[in-house]
Amino acid sequence: MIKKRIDRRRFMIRSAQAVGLMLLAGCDKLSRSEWFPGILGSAEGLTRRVQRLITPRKAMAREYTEADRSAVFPTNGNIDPNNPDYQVLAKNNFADWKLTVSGLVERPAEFSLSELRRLPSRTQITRHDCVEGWSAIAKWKGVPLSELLNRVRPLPSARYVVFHCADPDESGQNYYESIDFDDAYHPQTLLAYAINDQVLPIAHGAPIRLRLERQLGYKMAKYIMRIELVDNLVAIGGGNGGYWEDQGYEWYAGI
Ligand SMILES: Nc1nc2c(c(=O)[nH]1)N[C@H]1C(S)=C(S)[C@@H](COP(=O)(O)O)O[C@H]1N2
Ligand SMILES: [Mo]
Repeated sequence: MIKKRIDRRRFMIRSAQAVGLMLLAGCDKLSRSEWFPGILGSAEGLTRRVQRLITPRKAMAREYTEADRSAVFPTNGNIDPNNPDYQVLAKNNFADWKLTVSGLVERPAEFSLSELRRLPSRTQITRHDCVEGWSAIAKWKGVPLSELLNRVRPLPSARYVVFHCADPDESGQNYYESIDFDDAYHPQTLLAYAINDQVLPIAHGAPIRLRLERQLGYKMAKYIMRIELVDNLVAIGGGNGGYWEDQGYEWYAGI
């Protein structure tokens, strides 16, 4: 009797190990299982620690000159959100759009586009690197995220800044992204409302999109509707901190 139970137990452990191997091999169907974040998380922690050794997180991304700007800056991912509420706001040039900043903050707040434009701004010419293999240099202008955070005052328990976007995929899941406080307060982290001295077009993420110059393109959320401060990422989307992260991409996409 006892022997039988032990055999069954061994069998279950072996099956569990086999599933583990499938996950490491990148089995798509299982990628949203609760096991996956753990495995991904440990490898990712390593990447992040190595990255910190090579380039300190507070280091500035390289900035370029006007002459270095790319003749064409590609658009990628969603380029026109399939969202009726967004379409209404866009028709009116986002005059009625308001950015909500809430969650673990002392003073939740709303900012209109004109209010954001009146806050201190930063302009930077930087290179965007997409994981799909293209890069482009452009001049970006926006309000440093730190300016906003200083106004809403994060609570001591807040650890991540989450960006909720207007664009859904075919299954209805909206794009979202998250960053930690090292990146949130980095001087080059902007909520950008202009590219190459023009009002940010819809294809590039109007009315505002994140610029996060030390990481890959997919981190730089376009069509931001709401910013939420949280102490962990488990309850948001698929729980891995971003739309592409929920499909297996790394949360820390340092370059
Ligand atoms: N909301 C939202 N943000 C997004 C995406 C998207 O599909 N939706 N695509 C990401 C990817 S993969 C890249 S490379 C950049 C592309 O920005 P661009 O269209 O201005 O070139 O936006 C990122 N932010
Ligand atoms: Mo990308």
